[in-house]
Amino acid sequence: MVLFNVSRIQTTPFDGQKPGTSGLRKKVKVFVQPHYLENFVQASFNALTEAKVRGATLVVSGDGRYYSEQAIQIITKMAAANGVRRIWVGLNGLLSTPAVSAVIRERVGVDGSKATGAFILTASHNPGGPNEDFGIKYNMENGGPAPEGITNKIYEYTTTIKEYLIAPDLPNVDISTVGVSNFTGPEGPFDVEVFDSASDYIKLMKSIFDFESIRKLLSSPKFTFCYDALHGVAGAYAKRIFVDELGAQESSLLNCVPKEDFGGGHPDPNLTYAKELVARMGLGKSEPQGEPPEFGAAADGDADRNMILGKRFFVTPSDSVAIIAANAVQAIPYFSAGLKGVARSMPTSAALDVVAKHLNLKFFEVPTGWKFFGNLMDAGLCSVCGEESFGTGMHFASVLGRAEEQTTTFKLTQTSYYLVIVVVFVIGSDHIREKDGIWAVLAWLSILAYKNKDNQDKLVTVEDIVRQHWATYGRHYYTRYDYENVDAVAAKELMAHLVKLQSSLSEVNKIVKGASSDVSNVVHGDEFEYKDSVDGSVSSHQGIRYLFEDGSRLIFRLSGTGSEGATIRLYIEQYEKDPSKIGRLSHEALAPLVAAALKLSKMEEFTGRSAPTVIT
Ligand code: VG1
Ligand code: CO
Repeated sequence: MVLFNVSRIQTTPFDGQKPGTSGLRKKVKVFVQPHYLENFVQASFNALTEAKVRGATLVVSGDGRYYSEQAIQIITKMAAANGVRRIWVGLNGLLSTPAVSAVIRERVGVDGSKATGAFILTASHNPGGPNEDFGIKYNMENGGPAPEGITNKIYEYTTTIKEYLIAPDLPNVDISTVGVSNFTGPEGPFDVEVFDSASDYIKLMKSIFDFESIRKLLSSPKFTFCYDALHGVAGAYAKRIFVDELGAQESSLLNCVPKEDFGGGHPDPNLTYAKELVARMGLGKSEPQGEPPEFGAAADGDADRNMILGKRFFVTPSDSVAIIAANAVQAIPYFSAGLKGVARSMPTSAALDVVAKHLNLKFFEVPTGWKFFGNLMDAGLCSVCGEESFGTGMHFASVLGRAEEQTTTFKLTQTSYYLVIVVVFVIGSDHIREKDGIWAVLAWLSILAYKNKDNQDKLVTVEDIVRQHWATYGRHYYTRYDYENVDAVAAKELMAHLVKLQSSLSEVNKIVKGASSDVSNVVHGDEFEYKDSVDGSVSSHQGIRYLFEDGSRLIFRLSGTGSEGATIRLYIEQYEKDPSKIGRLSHEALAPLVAAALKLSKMEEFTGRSAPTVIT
């Protein structure tokens, strides 16, 4: 039994330790400053209050990016000093964000203990390495990200912090071996348990999906499969799930060894960064070697996002959550008794709304960020939810033809001249309280297995499923423009200008019609405010909305996940019900609304940018 002491270390606040959409994300260079991580962790303990921290069992792990191991050792020493009873660490410090959520909810420790919270160490899809990003966020006892009430308190504590507690002589824990280490501090025992990162998560997935039917699909000679973990933490699960459990070929796994710098790449599952997958799927610059697989998927660094591709084919993420919701009851055993309700983030397209209406489901619209879905799920109001987000740094076409213009990223091959659909989605269900990249892949595989259960001669493909969905529900043309690393003051001014404009809709309509005579009238303008229907809490300033008579929407908001400057996101959407018009090129269908948005916001005037950094 190793004894340790507790030290109180004097410190002073750092500016800007405000958790964003999903935790605190900064450059590694910022995080490694003396006391920086410590201040944030102590502020989190303070915000949670002693009652929740003393005697608690906390999970500490993440996507394995650079600085994770040091951070795990520091947090463990601080947890010991703050009276935490035990720390659980995934083997090698690896746990995907959804697996952390599953571990909090499901896992029972070797001594019968249950966890009540977690520090997740990730900056998600942002690159890793000494010159890149690190991140940390706290998840609560329901397995979901801390709600705004808590993150605001954490931030307040960071602005006044004077000291933190640490056990400096607690030895570093060997996180590369499964087992329990026991220590004793001034107040009693403290344990660290290192456990297998994947088994709890796999058990949960097996309770949700019909693995046998997916196995059958994967073994069919008509169906081919490929998965790219982009050297993120999904690699720690991919072989175990797709190969060992579901029988996929090992050669169908790409970049499935987790690396602290993601192999030098962006762990951002999109057509720009998932290069190898994109090439294999027939969406690269040149023809692939051999026939592309029928299905391809990629994950981000912490495996909560996903991109899913059909053969030479891609979907908007807003469509994919709608498609999963529409097929869940038939295709996924976990939902066979019906969906409790569905939810989407405000900027996500209304494709899900149409499905909800059709199936007579409860429906909710929440602000961007997964933390807002948690209360709905806990209250049994929501089963499936999703966000539009593709991740950053992407530059590709949401529809046919557009790609040809975007020579910087990829060019459609000749055979993919028609419609290209990408599914890149941030989606999940009430099995946990985080979005879940691998769950999403299994959901799509389940839908494909269901649609192909009769073993018909011709495979029902991803493309077939999407087209069928449009034919039934109509199509939401959708695009997002991101202006990254814009001057923060200019970005604020642009947003203020857009809010001010909303006081006169006649002025707005004059500008909009001046940009294009093809748009309908703006009938409403506001800043999205959300009142949580469960706890009544209110979140204001969650995006500026312009709503049109025909259901079209323009939305502007500032990103809360970047680590430098400001990112302006502009979301553009138009609904088309007429079956003869659902096959248009997205950029053509949306051109009038894009023109209106740029003119309304004076984008170029404020930002100096004549084009977005990224179009998704
Ligand atoms: C972005 C996305 C949002 C997502 C968040 C975290 O936020 O828009 O939908 O929940 O990233 O995802 P923002 O504030 O930059 O728009 V992840 O995979 O980075 O945890
Ligand atoms: Co992520």
